[in-house]
Amino acid sequence: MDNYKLTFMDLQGIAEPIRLIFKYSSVPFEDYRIPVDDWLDHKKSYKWERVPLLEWNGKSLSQSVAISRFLGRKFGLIPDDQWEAAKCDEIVGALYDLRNLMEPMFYAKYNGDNETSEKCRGELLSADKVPLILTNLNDLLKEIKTESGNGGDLIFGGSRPYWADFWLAHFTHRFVEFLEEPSLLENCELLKLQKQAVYNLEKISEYISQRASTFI
Ligand SMILES: N[C@@H](CCC(=O)N[C@@H](CS)C(=O)NCC(=O)O)C(=O)O
Repeated sequence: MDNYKLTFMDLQGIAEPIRLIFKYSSVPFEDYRIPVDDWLDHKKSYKWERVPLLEWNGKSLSQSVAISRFLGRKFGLIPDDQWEAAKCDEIVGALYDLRNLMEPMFYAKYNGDNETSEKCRGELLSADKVPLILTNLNDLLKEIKTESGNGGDLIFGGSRPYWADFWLAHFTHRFVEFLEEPSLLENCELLKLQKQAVYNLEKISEYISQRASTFI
């Protein structure tokens, strides 16, 4: 049997979509969490001095997107259709842009620097930053749904989620919550429906209902 260990800080962050992929697929893994305040004692022992890190049967893999795609392929969560698989990559790429944009605010808030955090928040809420990426993601979903012609609220409709569904549902929800600005999703109906469809999946709702809340 395959053996999986996922190392991250004791946060949801960019490891959470990976945890959702494991949970949805009912594949056991060791969810190894380093307390955030202890991180500097551990940093040097990681290849890129960063986490997440996946250990699989004694081998190791870094980079959250590479890990997600690897597990997605192993657990049957990548569309067979090459165009649809590329659309998953497009969505995750846009979410990663969003994450990078928000990173200075995460650090400022974590360090208790309220002035910088508020300044970052103001910039992030300007029309060409977070609102633009969310609107573009919502439009992208519209385009995918029109192309695929499937009904249903997951990215490709139907009842079958793909790896990008976990990224999209987690981050649209978490970033908006972090920014404390629910109105950001006011005109993003498809994003809201997609998130709800993922959160309604039995394995995911079970996990979320007992998950501890974390800073990010
Ligand atoms: N591109 C990497 C980024 C990894 C990354 O930035 N991880 C952060 C946590 S979200 C980290 O380890 N920060 C600790 C540090 O930079 O010391 C990925 O997607 O895995």
